[in-house]
Amino acid sequence: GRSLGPGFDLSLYLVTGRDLLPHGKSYLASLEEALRGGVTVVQVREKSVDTAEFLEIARDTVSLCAGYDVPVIINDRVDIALASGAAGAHLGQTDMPFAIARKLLPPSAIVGVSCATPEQARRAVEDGADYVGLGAVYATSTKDVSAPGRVCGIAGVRAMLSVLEGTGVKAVAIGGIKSTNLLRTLHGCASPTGHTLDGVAVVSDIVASPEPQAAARRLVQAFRAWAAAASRGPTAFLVTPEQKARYTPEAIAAAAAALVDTVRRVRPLVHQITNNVVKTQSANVTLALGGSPIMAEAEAEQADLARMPGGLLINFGTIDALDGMLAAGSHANQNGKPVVFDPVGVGATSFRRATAAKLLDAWQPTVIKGNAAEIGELADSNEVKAQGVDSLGGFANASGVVRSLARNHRCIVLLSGPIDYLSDGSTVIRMSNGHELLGQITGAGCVLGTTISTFCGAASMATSSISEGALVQGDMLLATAAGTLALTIAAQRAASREEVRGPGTFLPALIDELAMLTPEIILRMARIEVELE
Ligand code: 3NM
Ligand code: MG
Repeated sequence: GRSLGPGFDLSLYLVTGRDLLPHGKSYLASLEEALRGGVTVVQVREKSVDTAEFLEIARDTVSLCAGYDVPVIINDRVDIALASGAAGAHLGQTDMPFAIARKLLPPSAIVGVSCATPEQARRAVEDGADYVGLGAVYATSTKDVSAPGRVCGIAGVRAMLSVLEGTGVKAVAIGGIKSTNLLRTLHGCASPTGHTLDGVAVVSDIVASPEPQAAARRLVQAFRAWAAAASRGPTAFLVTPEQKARYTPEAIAAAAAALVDTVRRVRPLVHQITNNVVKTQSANVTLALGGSPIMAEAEAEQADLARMPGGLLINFGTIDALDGMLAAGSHANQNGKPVVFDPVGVGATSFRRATAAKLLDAWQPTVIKGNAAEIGELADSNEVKAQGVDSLGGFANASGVVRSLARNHRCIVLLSGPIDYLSDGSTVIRMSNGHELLGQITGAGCVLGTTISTFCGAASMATSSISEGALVQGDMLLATAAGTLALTIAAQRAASREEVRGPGTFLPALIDELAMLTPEIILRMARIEVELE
């Protein structure tokens, strides 16, 4: 491909939509406000005007944008692009074939292509597209994207970014992107090796706004903050080399120990949408650690709850509150709250598999935790099957599985078992505390989700170094290690109590030990090994 000129910045790509203008706002007034707000490229998209009117709109747009040094791209109509002196054309999958458009346009013209599948992205690369529009990433009412497969989701954008990696073809995502979901979209839309978007394309969030300047400003500022942060750290998690140097067994134990006090000091609200079997014990575990539990599931209350700092756990052991789960995670993302996802029994039914995919498309988890069966189901299944399952129900290469799942989902992954494997996609931490009695009570895995969300919530509230552009503040790898160690070490201590004779006496003893946990106990008992990549 060719390389785009220095003036071609895709950060905030405005696609026009005159039918969405608020009452009393003219097309050019709205456009000029958007340009003042920081739009970096404008596509003129007209679906129902005569050629003469389209040309007039295109010319007016080109002359207004010239004053802001913003290039103009014409949707679909190569003739209008030529006649208006626009910088290029954008082609949909059913528009003029790429090669013909390229031939008709001057050599310097920018030609972009809409793609919804990896195959279409591969084709656009072969054709020599300058950039691609990937989507629809979310459902939108601005354009009819109701055909099956037309909304490709975050997962679809990821697959297309993998195709684009190393090609030099730039990419924007489009479809339902708003300032409210921007950071989640940017964080989630990346290939496993971290190839990310060059910008976002937006219609309604700017055009339908009575204040397009403020709307554009919000989007472009958030994009730039994210881009700056992403360029500093090698992974989605914005882990700097200095942070990585801290991941020694001693340092992890020390951080986990300190977080035991942090939880009691900041008293995080630990919002849990969890299954009917474990609600009471999960709330008691939260209280024992010093957190404040709330088990609220109604969709209508999620926006309010997300404004209170703390952590969110979504455990779908029983899926009664799907709308609440969808809303809770989205609002948590918007408010920078960590989201712990426990996909209980995800492989058991096709409904659970589909629900997990739907939830992971709607919001970005901070941590995914599961046992070998659950993590195996979410991980690339061929890889997992090829690696086989050993007699303990684990994986031949558990480190590789958690690392690659973390990369694919851009989050922290914890695989629980006799040894707990934890990864941010780069470092793998192995922890070998715990007791077999944990396997003899119901909901031990579920309360692990609770302790992790309690520690993640506290760590995000207590962090002193704010990382602009990050979806969640604080080191969630360390917080997840802390939540895991808290439960597994308390379990060891509970099991060794004289009065504990089996699972029945173990559960209350476990809650007591969580309440009596101290930093010193963590430091003394934590069994940690680290595999740096
Ligand atoms: N193209 P909004 S989605 C123009 O998927 C367009 O190719 C799409 O509008 C595609 O930002 C879309 O209001 C509409 O959701 C985007
Ligand atoms: Mg088209």
